[in-house]
Amino acid sequence: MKPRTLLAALLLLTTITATAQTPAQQLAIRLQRIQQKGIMFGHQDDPFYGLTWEYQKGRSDTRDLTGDYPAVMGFDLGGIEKGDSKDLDSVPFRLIRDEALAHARRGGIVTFSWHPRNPLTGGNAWDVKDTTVVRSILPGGSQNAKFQTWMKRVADFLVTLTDKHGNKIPIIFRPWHEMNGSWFWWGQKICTDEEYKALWNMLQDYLTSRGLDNLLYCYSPNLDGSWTTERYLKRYPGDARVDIIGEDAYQWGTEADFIKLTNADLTFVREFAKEHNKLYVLSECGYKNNPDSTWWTRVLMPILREYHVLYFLPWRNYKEEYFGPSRDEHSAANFLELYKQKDMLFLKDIRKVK
Ligand code: BMA
Repeated sequence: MKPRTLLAALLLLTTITATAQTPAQQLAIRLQRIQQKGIMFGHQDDPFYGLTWEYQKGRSDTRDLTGDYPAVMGFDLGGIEKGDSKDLDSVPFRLIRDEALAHARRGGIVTFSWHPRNPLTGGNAWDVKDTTVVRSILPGGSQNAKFQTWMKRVADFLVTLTDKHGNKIPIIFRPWHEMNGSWFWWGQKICTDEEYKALWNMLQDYLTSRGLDNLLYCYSPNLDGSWTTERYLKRYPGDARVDIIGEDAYQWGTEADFIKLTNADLTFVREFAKEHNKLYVLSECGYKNNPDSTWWTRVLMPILREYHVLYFLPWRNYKEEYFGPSRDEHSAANFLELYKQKDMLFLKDIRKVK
């Protein structure tokens, strides 16, 4: 082949492969590249409110402190199922949409969780009194029709997340998290393993049927401390249904406990992820109202580096309950130290990585 013909053929091939890829596949490739560079910082509800402010366009506790936005922003869909105009933490869905799109536009990564209400009792996601709830929404159950509507509302929202060319923005979607605990209605003691997997599949199959090929699915149990493969696999929906392994790990108790449990889990997750060819993340983390002004670099950073998670995402900065950085609290200087490390990635470090 003449060099020019070869070039043309190569170009054609690249175009075909590029167009054949779904937005989810493109994101997966991008994440692999970012992982070579370091560890991304993410934050829940970052652009909506912080320790001392709320709803000021463009503002972010992360940016106020570091001059840069988080690489990953997390948002929640809780409430969308009922047609609410605001999520469970009072953020208008209209704003969630705007900010998710703005973050994607500036080259950031977007992740969504969902804390839906309890479809059987009408209570919130933490209403765990009735252990028939998951069964009731599966096919044949008394609440199945209602839950079909709930899933439809989730999909109706997600399909509106398109860029100016009408392309769906890629999203890391993290439903039914912390299923190994029993505080959510899809939790360990509230439904059987089979019911849990049927729930996962029902939602995933529905979203797929709505053309949502822009979702990477993250399966994220809570800090456990004693995983075995056998136990982990009990609720794991399967390699074909999971793209990213998550781990929700907060320091609720002592530092020693947090380090011990997190090391145990991430040792397991690193191995599991390797065997199953998945990326893995600290999908939620933090130390509530951070009593320790050196926590970021002294306790968390060594763990992040040891396991090289793809990202870590402290939960929201709400007045009464904050988990992320802020210039208005005492660990600000320490977080800045973390920010300055070359391997800690914020928006500017990843926006050009395609
Ligand atoms: C929890 C708390 C709640 C919040 C929920 C969903 O960890 O922060 O206040 O409603 O997450 O964001």
